[in-house]
Amino acid sequence: MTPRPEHRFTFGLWTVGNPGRDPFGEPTRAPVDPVDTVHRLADMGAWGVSLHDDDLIPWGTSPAERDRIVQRFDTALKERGMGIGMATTNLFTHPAFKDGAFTSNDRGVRRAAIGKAMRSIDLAAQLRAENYIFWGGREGTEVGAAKDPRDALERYREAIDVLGDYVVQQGYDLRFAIEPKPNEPRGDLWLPTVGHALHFITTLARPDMVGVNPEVAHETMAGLSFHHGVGQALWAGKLFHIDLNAQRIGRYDQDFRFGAEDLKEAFLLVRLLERAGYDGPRHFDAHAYRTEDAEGVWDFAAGCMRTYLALAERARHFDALPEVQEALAAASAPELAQRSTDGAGEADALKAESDGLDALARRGYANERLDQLVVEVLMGLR
Ligand code: GLT
Ligand code: MN
Ligand code: MN
Repeated sequence: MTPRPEHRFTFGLWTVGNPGRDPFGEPTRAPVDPVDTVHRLADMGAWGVSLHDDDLIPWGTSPAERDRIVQRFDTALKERGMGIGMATTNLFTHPAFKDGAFTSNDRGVRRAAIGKAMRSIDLAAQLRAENYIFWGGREGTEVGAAKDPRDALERYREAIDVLGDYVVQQGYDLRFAIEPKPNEPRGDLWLPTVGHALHFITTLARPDMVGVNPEVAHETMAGLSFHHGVGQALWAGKLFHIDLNAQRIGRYDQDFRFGAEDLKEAFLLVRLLERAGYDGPRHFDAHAYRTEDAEGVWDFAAGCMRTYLALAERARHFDALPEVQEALAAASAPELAQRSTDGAGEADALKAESDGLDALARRGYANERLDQLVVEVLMGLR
């Protein structure tokens, strides 16, 4: 249960640095120095951190001060052997982005957004980031009549393509991942789910360099199974990065500590990631409850990692139990991995087999037994 760098746990500077501000209330905690974050997380066994440009270099900082901040931060990273799992651009806080960034109706805003992302990509490359994330926080609208969705998606595509060209032109070793979200802070966002993002990637000039960054809270807000969204991303070879947290369906974007809600879904997710051999960063994009003081933040961070490791242990234990293997066989789970046909050449046999539906309907799939085993393993009864 002890986090170690090989577990590849990362936290955003904005997550443990979240001061507890919400739309109704002022911060309840003091800001955290990014260098202290690096040291504290290294002490706790994390692999690295992630950041927005503005998390490290506050908007409006002079170029000289910028260099000093980056150098001090980089020194701490190197001293502690900490990596950057992902970097990204803040294209949502500045009031200029109120109508969107890459998809603002104002061409000047779109150009400024692409330029800000280029500068932020330079920073990412300088800090040896593995992934560059695009979360379109302001890319959407409340007023359907104000934007033709086809134009907005075309501008989104143009921006990602130009930035992909820029990375290649500069010779940076960086890949992109798109983070979907259905709504908040806009009424509706473009690329609302993992499925929308996966299709969007197929339209890009460099689809191979772009994957997805699914977040537990975001798919859950849309009422979708996160485990299935991640499964589709893995199946497509596109799970470049993942944002772990917890969320109840039908609420605002809660970003709770990993495992704080829906433990069964979290168990299925961890089991899937571990069985698939996912080796990207295990990134916690969550924050401590607003009730917490400075120490509570580190309880939150420790809890995220401990719950992940506990669920990974439970998943290994689950799959090693003979009664689970029996239940999986009774559910014909391994049979789903077998091909259904040898192709259309089997048409005659397939047509004849369709006469057998009445007989095929008689069997049960023993799913009650299997699911109860999941619950009992989670409760520590087995
Ligand atoms: C913001 C958002 C997250 C994104 C971050 C990256 S910022 O906190 O809610 O889901 O991953 O821009
Ligand atoms: Mn996120
Ligand atoms: Mn979120």
